[in-house]
Amino acid sequence: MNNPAPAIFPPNGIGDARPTNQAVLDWVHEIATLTEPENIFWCDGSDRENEFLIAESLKQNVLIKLNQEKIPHSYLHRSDPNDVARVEQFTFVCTPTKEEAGPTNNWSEPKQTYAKLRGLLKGAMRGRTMFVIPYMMGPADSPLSKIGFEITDSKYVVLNMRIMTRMGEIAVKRLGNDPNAEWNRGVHSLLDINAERRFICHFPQDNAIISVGSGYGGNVLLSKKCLALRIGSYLARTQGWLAEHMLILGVESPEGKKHYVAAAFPSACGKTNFAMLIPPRHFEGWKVTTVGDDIAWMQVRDGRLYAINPENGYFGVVPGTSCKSNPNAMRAISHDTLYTNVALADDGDVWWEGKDGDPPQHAIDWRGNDWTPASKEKAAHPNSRFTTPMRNNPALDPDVEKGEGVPISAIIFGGRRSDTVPLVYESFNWAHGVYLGATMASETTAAATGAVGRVRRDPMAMLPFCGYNIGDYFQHWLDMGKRLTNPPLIFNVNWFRKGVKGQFLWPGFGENMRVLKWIIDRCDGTGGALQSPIGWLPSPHDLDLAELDIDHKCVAEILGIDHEEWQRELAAHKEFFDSLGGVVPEQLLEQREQLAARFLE
Ligand code: GTP
Ligand code: SPV
Ligand code: MN
Repeated sequence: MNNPAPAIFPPNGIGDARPTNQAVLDWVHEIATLTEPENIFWCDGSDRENEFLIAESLKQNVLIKLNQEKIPHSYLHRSDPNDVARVEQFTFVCTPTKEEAGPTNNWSEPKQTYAKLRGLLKGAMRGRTMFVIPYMMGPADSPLSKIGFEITDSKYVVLNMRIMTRMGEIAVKRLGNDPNAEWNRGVHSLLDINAERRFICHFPQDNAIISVGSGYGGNVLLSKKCLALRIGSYLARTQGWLAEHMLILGVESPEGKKHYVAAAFPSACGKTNFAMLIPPRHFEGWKVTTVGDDIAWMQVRDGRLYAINPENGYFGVVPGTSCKSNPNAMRAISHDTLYTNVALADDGDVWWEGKDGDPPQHAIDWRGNDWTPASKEKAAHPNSRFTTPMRNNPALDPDVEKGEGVPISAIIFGGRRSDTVPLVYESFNWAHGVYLGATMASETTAAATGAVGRVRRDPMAMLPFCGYNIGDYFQHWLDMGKRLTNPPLIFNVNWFRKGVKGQFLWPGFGENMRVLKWIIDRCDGTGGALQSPIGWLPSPHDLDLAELDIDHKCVAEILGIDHEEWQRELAAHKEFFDSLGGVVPEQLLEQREQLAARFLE
């Protein structure tokens, strides 16, 4: 051993919650030997520890204190301007063969990748503290819950993981001392935050993740996209469940009848907003509650699909959030919230594009530069985020801690489509529903680096998150359907269809309740619909549009399908399937042919 064991830091009992499982201790020792940190901080997730880390972060300018009267216990973090979103081009699935990663993932050979990453991690934590974060994904008593450990040299990561996961003692306890227990090994180092040395690597067979060179949310909060979705989807397939990029919400009628629905929309396409929806006045007595806003883990029980939210907080898009668009989110983020890359007003309040009220006359923008309403630059980055505990959400569902999960009546797919795709339609059956998910597309957003507004196929909103071959993933969905004697109905929605002048045709947000109501009616067998080539479509009078100020022409337009546009869409489906190089299950190819044939009837 050429380097002595790193000291424990700090010495006063904070940050010394060492797990007892020998496999974890051995792994931490191995990573410490490689990265050579100055000291090791064993996180316990306590309030005392959190306060200590916030104080340290303020001293080191990792956090900026906000106006504690306006937004108590809340802080601002600015990430490096070159590091503000997920980096799909630097994200790898490292399976033994390229085929296992499939046509939609960047693949990299595991042995070589480990060697390259070890090279980058060698001595990377010199002079830094190495934090060891134990965390649990899912409620304490859920059979679906998973344990992970994340090693990181970023305090920002620790502070966020404490909000986003169930962190500390609770995870250590659940793991226990079995040296063969299943748990995820996550290693993160900021290195020098250089895009040339930025790699987000997943080793599904080893249940391991290594992320280097970034300090931004989705790349470094390894619980989230890395474990809960990429590794999660791999585990889900081998273990017979589903790990999906879905919100989960409850909707209760005035008579007290309750349904749960899960919805997959790509990044920055409205999951958090839909999950926290407040019904418009016309729907007095109806209640929507949030189980989760980004990720659903679902299992079959008694022939039904049950979902848990593995997370403990929301890492949500800030711009566009207002008392008009999402009052529940505004209340949630009014205290105990970490803000990343929003603007800082002179009075210590936060500001972003789309917030209520007038912009401040002067602010510091997300880059740290002076900003005024006359500036050409945006004050907040379009992918600026809040991290807030789910307990802050006034609409939190009472069953969010239920270990067995909540029964799902409907699955909704949806994307951001200016044209072609109607407001809502229902699939004819499970396999057709899987086809809707497999062929969904969306205009790209600022949640990942790269061009914005380009239509790309994003199956089940999982294109960047499926940790194995997409063809096997489609097959897994089809197989799950066979185990469901009481399957959820499957729908597709599009809040983003535009008129000729480029304006949104549908008001969205709270008014999406009207669509949700139709979906629930369909589940209850009471909603009307017309058969169309693409599925069951509501006619204008099947939707409750009372008290909605909307042009009748608009309604006909958003609910309708244009045969010419759909011929192009069909061709795009074929092109997409063809691009996957023969992995698409026969059953989905048949679905495409049937869809094409229905247009000729
Ligand atoms: P991720 O956290 O990246 O997975 O995003 P998300 O799917 O949770 O998206 P979110 O709810 O944060 O919404 C993203 C953007 O879409 C925000 O700017 C919202 O204002 C906007 N948005 C959400 N719902 C609607 C809607 O119904 N209509 C319109 N026009 N915009 C919406
Ligand atoms: C997404 O991009 O879908 C997110 C944000 O939820 S991040 O955690 O950065 O991936
Ligand atoms: Mn997401």
